[in-house]
Amino acid sequence: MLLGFVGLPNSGKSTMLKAATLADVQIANYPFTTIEPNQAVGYLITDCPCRKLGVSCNPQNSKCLNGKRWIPVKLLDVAGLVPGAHEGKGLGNRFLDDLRQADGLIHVLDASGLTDSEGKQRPSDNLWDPENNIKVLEGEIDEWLFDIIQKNIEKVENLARMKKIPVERLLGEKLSGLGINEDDIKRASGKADMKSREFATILRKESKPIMIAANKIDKESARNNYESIKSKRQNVIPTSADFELALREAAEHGMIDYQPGDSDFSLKGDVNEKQKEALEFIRRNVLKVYGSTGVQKALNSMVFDMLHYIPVYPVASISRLSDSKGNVLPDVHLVKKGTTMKELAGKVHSTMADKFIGGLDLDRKKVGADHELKSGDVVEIIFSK
Ligand SMILES: Nc1nc2c(ncn2[C@@H]2O[C@H](COP(=O)(O)OP(=O)(O)O)[C@@H](O)[C@H]2O)c(=O)[nH]1
Ligand SMILES: [Mg+2]
Repeated sequence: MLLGFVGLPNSGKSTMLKAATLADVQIANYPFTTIEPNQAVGYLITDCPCRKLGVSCNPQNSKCLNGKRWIPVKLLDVAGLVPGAHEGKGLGNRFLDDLRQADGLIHVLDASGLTDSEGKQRPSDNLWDPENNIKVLEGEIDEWLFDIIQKNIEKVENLARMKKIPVERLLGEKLSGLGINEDDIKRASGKADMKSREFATILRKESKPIMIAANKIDKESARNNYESIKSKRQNVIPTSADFELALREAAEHGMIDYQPGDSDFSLKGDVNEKQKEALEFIRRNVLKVYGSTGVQKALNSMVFDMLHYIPVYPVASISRLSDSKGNVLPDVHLVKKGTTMKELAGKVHSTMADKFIGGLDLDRKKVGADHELKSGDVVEIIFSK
């Protein structure tokens, strides 16, 4: 799972990444083998089944804090979005290469209108309409996809005719490196001609879902812009990266009790008047108005709502709720909604899918290969020896 943070210069990408990754969580078995220089680790935070089951857990590939399971995900700093990036402007090529890898994109948008689409400051009496920046990002991805399709479509059509196989399948193979598959193409080709710009737009929506983080929501001028964007689009979350960073830093210094995603904090330890005032400002202007700083919500919502993943907890023994070493609720896996018991088995033990027999649910009831998993399920997978 790789989430890309993308946005025009000075929209707050670095601040949001810093906030999202600032957490002191020690994890025993990191699920990632490699982390590239422009990647970092952030966390999804969900209810851990340990509370409901009344057990204390020993997470291995994740972390449990106060009954909340922290699930690591890779975050990518997608640099170089500028108008014309698809033609190589700015860091165009790096931008496209980063996009290629991302499962979903979080568009960090300066909703305050204080910076234009080149990242330059605007005077407060002549603000920028952030809607323009959304069009820039969408437009760059669409043009990039459109160019790739134009370059390939004739060859693909000829080959498909020769080999008597569907053109969708061949194009799907050609574009698989962009995270686009045959099904995406079939859905899009039902709606538009493959050579049209509209086709590229539909493919972008299918394959690179974009969440809009309407950032700098703490600024007065961001409020109306946010309302206006939200009235026209789905998947818009108001965020204050600056305030989330401030809260996480305050929590780290022992000044407040606060967990990412919380709707409030409580003061503790040594806090001077000035700090108290600053924290009170955050509470009054963002937490009370929007329910949170939005940063954690954006991550969770991207993965669970837009990409349709669910967390599931496979265990070696359902009666002990543990792995073979006795670790209770050791690992959480992110799987697509609709994943079956047998598909999960294949993900947990790739070599053992053939030895799959069935599963046991929390009631120790047997479930078959086609049993669809639900969010938060704890299951035992049964293999033949
Ligand atoms: N008021 C406000 N300022 C922010 C917020 N997020 C970032 N900034 C400021 O915007 C400027 C650019 O932020 P940065 O993270 O470097 O942007 P990037 O170029 O997209 O990586 C910095 O001065 C940040 O402090 C926010 O949520 N609220
Ligand atoms: Mg930056």
